[in-house]
Amino acid sequence: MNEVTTFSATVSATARNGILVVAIDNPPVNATSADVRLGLSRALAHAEAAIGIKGVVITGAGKTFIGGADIREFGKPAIEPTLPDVIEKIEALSKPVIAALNGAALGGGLELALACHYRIASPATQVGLPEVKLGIVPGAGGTQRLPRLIGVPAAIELIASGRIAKAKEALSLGIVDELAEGDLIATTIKSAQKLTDTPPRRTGELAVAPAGPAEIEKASSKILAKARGQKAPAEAVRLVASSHRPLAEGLADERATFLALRDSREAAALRHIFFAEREASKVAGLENVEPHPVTTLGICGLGLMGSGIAVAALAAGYTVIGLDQTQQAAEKGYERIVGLLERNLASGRLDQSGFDAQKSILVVTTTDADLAPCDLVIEAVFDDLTVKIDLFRRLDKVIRPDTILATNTSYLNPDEIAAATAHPERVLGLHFFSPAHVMRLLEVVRCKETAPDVLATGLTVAKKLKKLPVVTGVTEGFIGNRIFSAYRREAEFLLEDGALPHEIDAALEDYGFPMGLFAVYDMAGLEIAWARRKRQAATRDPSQRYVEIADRLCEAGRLGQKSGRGWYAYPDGKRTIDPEVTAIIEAEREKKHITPRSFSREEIGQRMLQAMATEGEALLAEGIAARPGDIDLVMVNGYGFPAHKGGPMFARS
Ligand code: T1G
Repeated sequence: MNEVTTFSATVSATARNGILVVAIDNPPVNATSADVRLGLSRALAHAEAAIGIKGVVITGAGKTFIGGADIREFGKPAIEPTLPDVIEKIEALSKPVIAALNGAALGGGLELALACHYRIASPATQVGLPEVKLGIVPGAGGTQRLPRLIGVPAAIELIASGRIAKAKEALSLGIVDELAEGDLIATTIKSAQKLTDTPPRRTGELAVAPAGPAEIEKASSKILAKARGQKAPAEAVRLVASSHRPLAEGLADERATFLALRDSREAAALRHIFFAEREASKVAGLENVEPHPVTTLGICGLGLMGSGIAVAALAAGYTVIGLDQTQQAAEKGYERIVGLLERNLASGRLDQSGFDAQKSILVVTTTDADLAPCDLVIEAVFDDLTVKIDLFRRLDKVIRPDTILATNTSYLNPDEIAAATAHPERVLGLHFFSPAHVMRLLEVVRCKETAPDVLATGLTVAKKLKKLPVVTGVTEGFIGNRIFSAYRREAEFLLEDGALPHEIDAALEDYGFPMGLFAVYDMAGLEIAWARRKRQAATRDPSQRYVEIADRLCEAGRLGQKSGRGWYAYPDGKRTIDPEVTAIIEAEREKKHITPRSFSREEIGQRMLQAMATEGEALLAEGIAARPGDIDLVMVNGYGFPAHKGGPMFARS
């Protein structure tokens, strides 16, 4: 058995046939913490000095090579050696250093691998420099070494987008030199031994072919357009595009840019979102609760939402039994689901075997009893209380007592639905966002009676569906729609007080929303909200300010883009300010004797943000939302709130 040398709490090594195999073991993702950097530094010094050592292999323990620099260290005083120090030692070593990528090599992890003299990857490896998703640029050589290996255009595309590349693409791009189908370490040791007779190939010494403006534009324009309002992607493009400079100059510029961005509000906001996503599924009291095993999902209602849920479920490997009311509806649902699978096949998201496998685990029926094998049934039928209660009562007769019933309702009270079933404790809400096979956000509604194991199962299924689960209590509209209603109300108050729809929309787009509220409203259609307002009219609190402008628009048949007119006019489909709407707004102001005033974009933005945050505070006080980060996740992932602003609760803090 080879003797293990310990260099730090997280870094140890064994010498095997003259090769020092250094392993980083820093759960959960082998982040390059101070202890990791210290251990690597010591291991490199040892390898340099040891006569019997001819080469070095660096690898990670577990399923990750290195998940990146330790984000939790950001904002704390730097501890020597820094990651660039360690990376410089790797590249300068007189003996070959080979990276054995046993899993994800991201951020600083890939930067460390790029400084190695050779890179071998297991098939499961993923590589990427996702720093821009944290509002920063790579800070340990990524913008300078990656283009030296794969060229400026390809490096710009990967770094400015922050996307992840799988092993095969990494090989074809030239990021890794070899894929190891069998034993990664044994293969790497063999390669290391072959490399001991040749001078190390130092990435930093490779030349970079400067890319012309047209190439840079082609590689970056779409990405920068999408990253509107964010600084990091543009800085990443600048650094990669100028990587033909001497390495030391480029590294200095990169490090200074990284440090400046790391301490920015934008980066703090994106780190907040990163950690909030991981906190959201940690629900107090569920730590030791076992979720139910779930393999078969029933989906009732195979319309737009139900078929989207079915596609997400099939992609996660669940067997799906779809139920609809009539043979025709069931067949239409089946065709809609298969059509979406075919789109995935055509786009390359699915290969033929994947398509066939997913299609083979899908059945549809009109017979309730066919849902008997289901472990969990999700209803996505017409959003009417009687319809849903009737369905759950029918299902009570055919499913097992432990089968979970989930309602996808957006606005109805799931407690009322649960109360009508035989086992309310096994009912919860799973509020998907449309299109359900695309949108990550999933509000997991904890009803009054929902049992802990049922909630734990809902969270586990949500994660398996690759959703971002956020637990909410029962309130009208749960977290997202309650906040949406609050800032829609604020926007309508602003209309009465003197602003116009396009001014409010411009303020929201200025802030970073992809679309203004009234433009979104017109796209979604005004009639559903109108119907809800009419239902609520009898019980509306007369002391509460109520704006009738939207009612006037609906009464005039202005139901949104589909009807050709809404908050805007749509001559030849183009959204246009409509003087008729302005006149309707002015008439409503006169009725209430309001003297209109103008509002700056900044003021509009602040009032809208304040309305969201105030409603968020109420949700926390009522125990509907467990933490501010949950609210931020819902607004960023379901309502277009710009992630680089961190969500309404972060932005107001
Ligand atoms: N630093 C600190 N903690 C991290 C971390 C990191 N880089 N990555 C993950 N964690 C924590 C996470 O908060 C969670 O904690 C646990 O690990 C499991 O994470 C110089 C400066 C690697 C693909 O952006 O993409 O390098 O909740 O649930 O699903 O240029 O984590 O258990 O307490 O996500 O298996 C760049 C971020 C950093 C990659 C694993 N790297 N991480 O996914 O686990 S900046 C990234 C991920 C940088 C350099 C710059 C994923 C993963 P807890 P998880 P997973």
